[in-house]
Amino acid sequence: MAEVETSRDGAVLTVTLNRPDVLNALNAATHKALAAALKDARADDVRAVVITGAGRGFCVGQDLTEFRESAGDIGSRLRSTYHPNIKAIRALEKPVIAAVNGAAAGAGLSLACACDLRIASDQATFVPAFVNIGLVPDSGGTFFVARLVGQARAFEWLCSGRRLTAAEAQQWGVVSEVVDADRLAARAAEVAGELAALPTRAIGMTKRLLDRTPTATLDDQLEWEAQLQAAATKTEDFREGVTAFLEKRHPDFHGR
Ligand code: T3D
Repeated sequence: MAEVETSRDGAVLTVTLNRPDVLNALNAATHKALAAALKDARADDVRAVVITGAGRGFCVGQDLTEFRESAGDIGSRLRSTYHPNIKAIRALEKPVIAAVNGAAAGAGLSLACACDLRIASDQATFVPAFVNIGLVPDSGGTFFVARLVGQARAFEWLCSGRRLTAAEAQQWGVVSEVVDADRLAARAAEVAGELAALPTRAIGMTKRLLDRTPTATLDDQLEWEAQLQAAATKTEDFREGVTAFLEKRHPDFHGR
């Protein structure tokens, strides 16, 4: 059985972590398969990506059985396996949705938070499990969580290891929507389909701009906006958007 499965529905690629017996804990093979799936996601005809988990978990981070004897060289492992996949998600110039079907813990929480938005099942839980085993958050956990919930709440949450319900995660702004467990896949597909029909190049450039905001000066941000706006005006979708507006019809964007 593949550690990661992918499926296509039109312009939407769904990536399913597939180690349900261990709530999709990450081992070396899973990192490798996820990297391959994220490479497939770069194709121009993929215009939205959904990441989810098989069974009752989303992803519970590092497979702790690999720590039984010794942790090994964690720093090197993070750099060579976790970091490339987190960076690959941010580098995708298209929307990436985490469909959080169950527990998102440790680096699995970081993975969910690295996505552009999160839709959760009412069965999902959000657990910054690192502190429970004496580790610090990694895989971008501090970076993404602080941006989502603010510094003070991030400190409280990450240092307590507190398990948030889906409803609490929504209140805190970690997830945008909570749906009944049996509706999650359909709702994620619906949202992804809607996003995939938008002008993908403009969405990708908006993602790049937003990623720069935490450290940018206003002058920098104005300049990047000007540069990417110039690039956006060269897309077919910009021409189609303006034409459709003037012709009083719905635009038909193709992501070019
Ligand atoms: O480079 C590096 O390697 C370092 C990177 C580190 C990054 C990290 O992610 S560190 C954090 C690792 N993750 C955790 O510490 C989470 C551990 N899991 C939990 O705390 C709980 O499982 C949950 C709160 C997430 C869910 O609880 P619950 O009660 O719903 O499920 P459960 O019964 O604990 O788990 C179900 C099974 O999955 C169970 O196996 P069993 O008893 O049915 O055979 C459990 O052992 C297994 N499982 C859960 N998490 C992991 C795991 N197996 C391996 N690794 C796990 N992380």
